[in-house]
Amino acid sequence: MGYDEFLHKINEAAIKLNSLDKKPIRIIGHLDADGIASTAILIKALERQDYGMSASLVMQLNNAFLEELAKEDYETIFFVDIGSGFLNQIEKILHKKNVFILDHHNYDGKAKISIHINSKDYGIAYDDVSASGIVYLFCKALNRTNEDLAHLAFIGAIGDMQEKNGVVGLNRIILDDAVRSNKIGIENGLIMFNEHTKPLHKVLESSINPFIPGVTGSEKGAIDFLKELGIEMLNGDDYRKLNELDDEEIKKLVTGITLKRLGSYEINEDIFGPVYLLKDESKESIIRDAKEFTSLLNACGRFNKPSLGLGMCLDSEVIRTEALNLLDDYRNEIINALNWFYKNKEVFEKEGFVIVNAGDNIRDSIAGVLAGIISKSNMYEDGRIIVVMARSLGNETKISARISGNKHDLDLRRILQESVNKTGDYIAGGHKQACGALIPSDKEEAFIENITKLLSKIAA
Ligand SMILES: [Mn+2]
Repeated sequence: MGYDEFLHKINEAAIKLNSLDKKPIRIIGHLDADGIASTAILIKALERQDYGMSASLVMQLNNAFLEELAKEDYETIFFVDIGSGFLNQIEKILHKKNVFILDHHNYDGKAKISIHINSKDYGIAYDDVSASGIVYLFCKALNRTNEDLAHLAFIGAIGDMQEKNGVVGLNRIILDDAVRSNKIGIENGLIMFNEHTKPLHKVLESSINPFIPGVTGSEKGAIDFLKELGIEMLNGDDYRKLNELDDEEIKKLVTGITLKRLGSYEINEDIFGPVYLLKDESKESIIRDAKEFTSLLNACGRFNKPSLGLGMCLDSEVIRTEALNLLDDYRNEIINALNWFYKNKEVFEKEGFVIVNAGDNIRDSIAGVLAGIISKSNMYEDGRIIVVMARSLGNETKISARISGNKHDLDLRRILQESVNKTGDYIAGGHKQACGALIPSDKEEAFIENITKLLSKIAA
């Protein structure tokens, strides 16, 4: 692996920035957890060096947006967690600017004039580093004091699901930095649930991963479930919490969940494992678990409220209540989407793949989340392909595709690209195992026909 070369390139980029006149900087970040964390790290680091700046977070780039940027006074523009896929257009339209692109998405082409740092160019694996990790390493090269931002890079990596199979590579170095800076503490705990402070039945009711049929989304279902298992809900007048259960009760609970999910593939993940706690959050805070903080950033992305997510990363107190409410809404929306899917899933299941055409039943911004949760849920065998389609307001349909389990040798993005090409002149973007596309809603049927043909061939 080309770590040395990669870090060398990052160093060069830092030197390049320092060599430029200290003028205000424009930042464009991807509108998701990794992109928000990337942007927050860069803002904080540039503030420390007394730069002025302005940041925008966007779902995707287009020529019109780049042309607006070209007209602005900013001489230096950073693209973080976005940009590689739009390299040619960026270089054409923004040729008069100093452009820095820090990204980890797949792309074609070659950078000619911009500073383009993409981990893919160095044979660095997907799980190894996220865009926020690259931005963090860049900021660390600018100034060692930025090591106290490592936890934000780790939060971004969780957003791209890079900690799922253990923290490895550059992410491990970043996590070590976060622990050394006293921003993250690692404890061994029940990794199934992220909430340690809510009453037990409430934790089950709001459990998304694992999704528990009949329990997730239903308070009565959760209470009945505990009764069935013979687990006391109360201790005197107080509701019991997850961390008050003894080993015997935890075993009962885990077995009960496995049985509820019968017909689904067995839970084979470890019950206990590392829990990453944000040390600046109080013990009562529901976002003390780094995974919940990441969910909050996801919520801000999906509901198009990036400033709330940035504010949370930058420790703003004034937006905190609003941001936490957003997290609540987001969780409820996911729970509703999961329950809707579970009730109707037989309709969508095919040999080797699942195509969920959700129409207006789920919000388009939840399509990727739903596909992600299903693919990580053990509901299906390893390698099963999950495609979720949902309508947006403008007569467009968002498509998100994932692969179940850990079989990552298939290039799903190419399959999706081929399917949308057969449907019309549309673009698929993202990663090999997590990708998406946008098509007009009247092309849904044609797209389903095209991708079904391709996926059936693979399944056969
Ligand atoms: Mn990313």
